Amino acid sequence: MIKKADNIFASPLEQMVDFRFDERVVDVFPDMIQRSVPGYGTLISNIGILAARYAQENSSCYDLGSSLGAITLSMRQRIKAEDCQIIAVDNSPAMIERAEKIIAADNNRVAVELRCEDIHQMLIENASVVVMNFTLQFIAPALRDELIDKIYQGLKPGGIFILSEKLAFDSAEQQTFFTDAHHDFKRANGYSDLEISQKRSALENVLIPETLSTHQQRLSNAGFSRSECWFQCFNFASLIAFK
Ligand code: GEK
Repeated sequence: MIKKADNIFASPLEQMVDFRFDERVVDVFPDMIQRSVPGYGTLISNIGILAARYAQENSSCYDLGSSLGAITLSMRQRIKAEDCQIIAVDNSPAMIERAEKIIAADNNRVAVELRCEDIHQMLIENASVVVMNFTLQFIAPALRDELIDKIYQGLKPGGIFILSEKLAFDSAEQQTFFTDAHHDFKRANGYSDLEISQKRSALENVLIPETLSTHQQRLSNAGFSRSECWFQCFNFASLIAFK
């Protein structure tokens, strides 16, 4: 598939509206996420490797906020457990429509079910692996505890939850260092200062990052016995939590 360049925020916008996962974003999504999230490719391939280790026979692996199915495809390539299915969920119809075509063009054998559904409404059951790769940050903070509790309850013993997020920092010094480093990363990937600042404004009320300790405390409160930060690049990190 030809990758279209993301220039959504390249010209000055008269009116700034909140960021939405609509058709315009779907068109440029692979380019946008790779140029905006440091380590994205490394995360995708290694989450497939982790999923393969923990996927259990006769269980489900969930990709919550699946977008175009990058995590689903990576898990599908790696999982060897028998009778294991992948359930990919996103509430953007444009994302699911495009993901259907991408998954149909892939010929690995693990069954995949794509659902256009809100994460809050869905049931999570008989899960051995649950992945949220940069999705919790888009969920209203007041609803996050309940969602993580639901994931914990839906996991089988021995199951894992992988949570990748953009991080916030308590200390102003740390926050400035990581924000600057991230903006340098975006500039190095061809984004202009105008694009960086307009995208930042569009995401302001939509993407709400939390600190690493807030995430780890929530995971522990939900019942997870242990969580490890297995990846971090600048202010983007991934945790694995064990049931
Ligand atoms: C990847 N995991 O490529 N219910 C379902 N989906 C939701 C909800 C919700 N309540 N809120 C947001 N989404 C992907 C990247 S992108 C991250 C995930 C980013 C969906 C939303 O439609 C979007 O597709 C995804 O979560 C977040 O590894 O763009 O930074």
